[in-house]
Amino acid sequence: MSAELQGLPEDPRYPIGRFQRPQTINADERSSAVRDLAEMPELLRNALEGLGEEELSTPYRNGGWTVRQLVHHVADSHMQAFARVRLALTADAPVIVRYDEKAWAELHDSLAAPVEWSLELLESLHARWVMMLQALNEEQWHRTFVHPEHGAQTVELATLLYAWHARHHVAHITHLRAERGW
Ligand code: NI
Repeated sequence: MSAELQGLPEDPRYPIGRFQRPQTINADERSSAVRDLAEMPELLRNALEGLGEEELSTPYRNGGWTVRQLVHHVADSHMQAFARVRLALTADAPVIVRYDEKAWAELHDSLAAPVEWSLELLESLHARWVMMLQALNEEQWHRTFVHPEHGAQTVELATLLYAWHARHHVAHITHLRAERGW
């Protein structure tokens, strides 16, 4: 049976679809994204509930990262995002540094550290990130950092992107669990 007939997404890499870059962003969309960021650590913790070493060492798809690597990747990625937004808020269109997320996910701690460490990190990080975002004024939402490859990105666009990114990776784990019956 095709994945589509089973009601599964066609591309296992994108269980909630790819990020759709909006033309304009309104205050409701920003609030909704901030809410997603606020809720994400708990959703991630729930998605990991009861998984043992073997499950955490299972790739979420053929050739993909293990569940453990996914969790540490989210922490890596969101630490970068938090720093990029802080740079945008405090410097004049700063050029940010790219990082090789695949290479980071192969460093020893990404392969071996307990997921709990990144869960706790994300709980603290998202608490500060959300507190920072909730206090922004209109001018601050439109401040930018410059990605060497993708160009200028506003704080509001980055917020929507990482809200999507949070849901995207939680869905990898919940879909894997549904597929495996865990
Ligand atoms: Ni990612």
